[in-house]
Amino acid sequence: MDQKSAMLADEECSTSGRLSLVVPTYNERANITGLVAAVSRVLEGLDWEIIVVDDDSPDRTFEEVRRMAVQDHRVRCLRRVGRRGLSSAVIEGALAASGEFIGVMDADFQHDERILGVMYRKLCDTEADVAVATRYDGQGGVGDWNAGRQAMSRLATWVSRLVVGGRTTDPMSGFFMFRRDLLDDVVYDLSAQGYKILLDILASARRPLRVEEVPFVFRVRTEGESKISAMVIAEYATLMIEKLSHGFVPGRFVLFCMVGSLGILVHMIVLWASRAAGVGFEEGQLMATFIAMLFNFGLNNEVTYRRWRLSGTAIYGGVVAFCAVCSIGALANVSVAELALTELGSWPLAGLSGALIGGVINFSIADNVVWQVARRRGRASSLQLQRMQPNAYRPEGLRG
Ligand SMILES: Nc1nc2c(ncn2[C@@H]2O[C@H](COP(=O)(O)OP(=O)(O)OP(=O)(O)O)[C@@H](O)[C@H]2O)c(=O)[nH]1
Ligand SMILES: [Mg+2]
Repeated sequence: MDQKSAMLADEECSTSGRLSLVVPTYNERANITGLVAAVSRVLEGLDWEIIVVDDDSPDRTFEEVRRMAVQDHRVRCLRRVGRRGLSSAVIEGALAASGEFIGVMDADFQHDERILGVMYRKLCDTEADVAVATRYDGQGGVGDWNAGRQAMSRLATWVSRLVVGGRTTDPMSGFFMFRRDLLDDVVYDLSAQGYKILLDILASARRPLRVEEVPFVFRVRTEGESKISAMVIAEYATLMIEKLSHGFVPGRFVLFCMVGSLGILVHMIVLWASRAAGVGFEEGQLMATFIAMLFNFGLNNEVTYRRWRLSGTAIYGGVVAFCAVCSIGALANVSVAELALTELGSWPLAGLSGALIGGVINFSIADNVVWQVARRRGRASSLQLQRMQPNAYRPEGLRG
C-alpha cells in the first residue's frame, strides 16, 4: 500500500471520531520528530492527537516533544518522572487521551505508520472493538529478524494464544487501535506490567471482543536502541502465569520467588567467601543471611514492587520489616522441613517443602506488610474512582 492510499481525506471517517495515538518513548530523541511528521502526513484530514509518554528519558526525548507541542497543539507530552514501564506508560497515555479511538504504536519506525488509516477505518466502518496490526497473517512479516528472535517470538505468540484464544494471530503486537469504552471496561483488571499491553487488554476483557486485523511488515530499527531485556522477558513470563492461572498465582509471587532464588545464590557466595577468609561457620552464616536479606529486599523493591517502590526514609522501615518477615518465614521453613523429614524420610523433599512454605509465608506477609502502605494508597485511589463509576470492575486485590 502506498502512502497516498492510506491517507484519510475521506469525509465519512473524518467525522467519525477523534483518534488519539499513544506513543511510549524511552531514549527516542533521534526518532520522535520524524515519527510525528510521518504520522501527521498519513492522518491528514482526520481529527487526531498524539500523546507521547516519555519516562524522563536521559536523552531528553521529552524536550523534542514539547518543542513540537508548542507549534502544534495536537502533539502532547506526558513526562513521567521516577517511573518506567511500557504498559503502564501506554495505559496512562490512553487515560489522558480525548479521542473516541485510541491507537498505540512504537516511536522507532518499526510499526508501519502507513496502515494507521486502514486500522482506523476498520474501527469506524465496522463494530470492531480492536484493530490489530499483525505480523503473522496475510502479507504481514517480521522483516529481518534472525532465526533465534523469530523462534522466540513464535513461541511467545503461541503461549499468548493459550491465554487469549484465537481472537488474533498476533496478541504480542505493540501496534493496535481500540475503542475508548474498551479501556474503561478493563482498566481495573490490567496487570500493567511489562511490554505486552494488547495481550493484557484482550485477556482482561470480560465480554467477547470483535477483533479486526491489518497485516504489516515489522521494520528494522535504524536509530536508537532496543529496550528488550531479561527483565522484559521475565515480566512476560509472570504475566502469562498470572493470566493462565486466572489470577490465582500473582505475577508478583513468581518474581518474588525468582528474587528469592537469587538470594540463595548470594547467601552461598557470601558464606563461601567468609569461610575462605577464615571466618567461623556461625558468623559466616549470620553475615550471609543478613546480606542475602538486604539483597532480596533491594531487588524486590526495584523489580517485584516497582510500582509501589519504597524510597527515601521509608526504605529503612522497609528493611527492618522485611528482615522481621524473613525471620518468620525462616522459622516456618525449618519447622516444616523437620516435620517433613520425620514423616517422609527424604531430606530433598523435606528441604523443598520447607522452602516452599517459607516462601509463601514470606510473600504473603511481605506483600501485605512491607509494601502495604504504598499498595493501599494505589488501592484507595482505585476505590475512589470506582465509587464514581459504580459499574466499573473491582480493583486488583479487592476481588472476591
Ligand atoms: N515510556 C516508556 N517507553 C518505553 C519503555 N520501554 C520501551 N519503551 C518504548 O516502547 C517502544 C518499544 O520498545 P522497543 O525497545 O523498540 O521494543 P521492541 O520494538 O519490541 O524491540 P526491538 O525490535 O528490539 O526494537 C519504543 O518506542 C520505546 O521507546 C519504558 O519503560 N517507558
Ligand atoms: Mg522497537
